[in-house]
Amino acid sequence: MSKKLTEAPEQQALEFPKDFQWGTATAAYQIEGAPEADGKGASIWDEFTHMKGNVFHGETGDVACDHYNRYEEDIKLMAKLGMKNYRLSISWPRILPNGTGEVNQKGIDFYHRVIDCLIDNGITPLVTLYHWDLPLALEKEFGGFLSRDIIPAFENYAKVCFENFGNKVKSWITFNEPWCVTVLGFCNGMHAPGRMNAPGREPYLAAHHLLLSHSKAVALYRKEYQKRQGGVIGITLNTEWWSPASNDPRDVAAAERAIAFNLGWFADPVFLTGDYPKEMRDALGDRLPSFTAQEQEALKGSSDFFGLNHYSSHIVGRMNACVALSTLPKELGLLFKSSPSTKKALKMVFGFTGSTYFKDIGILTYPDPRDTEYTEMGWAVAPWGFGDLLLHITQRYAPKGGIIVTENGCAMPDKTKQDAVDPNSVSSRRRTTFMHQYLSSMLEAMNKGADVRGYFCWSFMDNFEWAFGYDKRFGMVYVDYETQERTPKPIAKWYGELAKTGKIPLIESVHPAN
Ligand code: PNW
Repeated sequence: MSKKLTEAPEQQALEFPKDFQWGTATAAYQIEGAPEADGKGASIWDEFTHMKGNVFHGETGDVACDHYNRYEEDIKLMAKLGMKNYRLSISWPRILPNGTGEVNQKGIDFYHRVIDCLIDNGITPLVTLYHWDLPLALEKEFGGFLSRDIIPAFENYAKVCFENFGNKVKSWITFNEPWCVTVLGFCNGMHAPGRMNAPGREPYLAAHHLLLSHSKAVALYRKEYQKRQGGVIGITLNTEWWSPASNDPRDVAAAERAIAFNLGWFADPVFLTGDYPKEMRDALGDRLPSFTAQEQEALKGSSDFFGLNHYSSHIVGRMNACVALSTLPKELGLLFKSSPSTKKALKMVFGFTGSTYFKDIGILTYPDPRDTEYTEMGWAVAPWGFGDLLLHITQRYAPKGGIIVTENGCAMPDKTKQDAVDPNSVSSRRRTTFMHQYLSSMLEAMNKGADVRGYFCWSFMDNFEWAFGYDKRFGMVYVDYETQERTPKPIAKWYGELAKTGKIPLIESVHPAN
């Protein structure tokens, strides 16, 4: 890094570097549908969504955006909108219906068609191997991420992917959001496999095996494929940002604990020390598994770039007597008002007397006086936190391939197609304002030295938003789920302009004053 992070640069760049990667992102289960087509095996999400009480309105990804059949139309639209990069994920059970064992050629063929279509349309693919749809067979056989058996299974799946697609795919992500996989899957049960059995133990165990799976797959890629195929491989971590409520050392420590338990949990092993943060070891003792010296060596530096998913920020402080409330981010209450999974989450948190991941952090989150807006997810619009986080990652981890923002975006109230596509609707305006503010914060941080090399907006099109079903719309393209018609929202034009010029367009460019 040439610049010092804290010093103001002599001249503020108003545009992004020429080679900056702009793109959009999706994930297999959220868009593909066709859960049984051409020999696909079931995933834990196929089972989870079909169990009562797990998803808002009982919705499932059975049809989703029908992308399995409409990928060509979608990719052509992407190209037309000026998108040059696209982050997609591969469904593990499409390729290995039982998780291991026989390869399903028809599944391989499908991803070849998608990847070829992208390349033919001038779009570079960035491929995530694991975006949450674990083959159900592995969950049943050995408990998925709770067992060390996941490590060779994931390594084998990764090998099949490198072998088949590595001549075309030059950027790989092993895992999307280990935090969501482990905390939502094994602490509050909001995501598949929906476990709340030992919320103060299982999340740490699942995370441990996930990290080891990641490091094995990366070692394999580096040893057998990287030179010959000429690509890069990394991991994507999600984290919000936490700013202390005051200068009181107890509040500062609370913010540090929040960052350690959310970001450091995965980032320290992969990008810094090969081991978990001290804050976690101090709080958890034996409940936090240990790496051998050899495992630490393999983990350290096991990502060629820092994939970051970021949506929101908080003000935090030390825990007071009212312990229970602090175990849930305040937004969650708003957020889940009527969804079955909220009730589940609340019950787990308030009714459980043992240890849980959330209790382990021991912090209180406060409303931020600067927050004037919340998205449809109930997440605070807090662009200041994005910049601070990008600077923190650059300073603490100095990832050699820089940071690639692999997700950022917002769900806005597109109640009707009219709301979504009308440039003057509240929803449209708020979405453009969100993007304008977050990208301005990113550019400002880059001017202070944050090493950001790419940005992928979540999401290319509206899709199945996990426990929220189709209720939340993050897309740049509106999807009418009755007809499967796609219609670009005003943000698509705004973002296409940014991708073309490298300059943040004025909000008015797509929202004329009246
Ligand atoms: C990410 N949280 O999920 C996922 O990678 C996407 O598949 C998803 O659609 C997108 O963000 C929007 O939600 C998250 O509770 C889920 O902090 C939950 C959280 C963060 C990210």
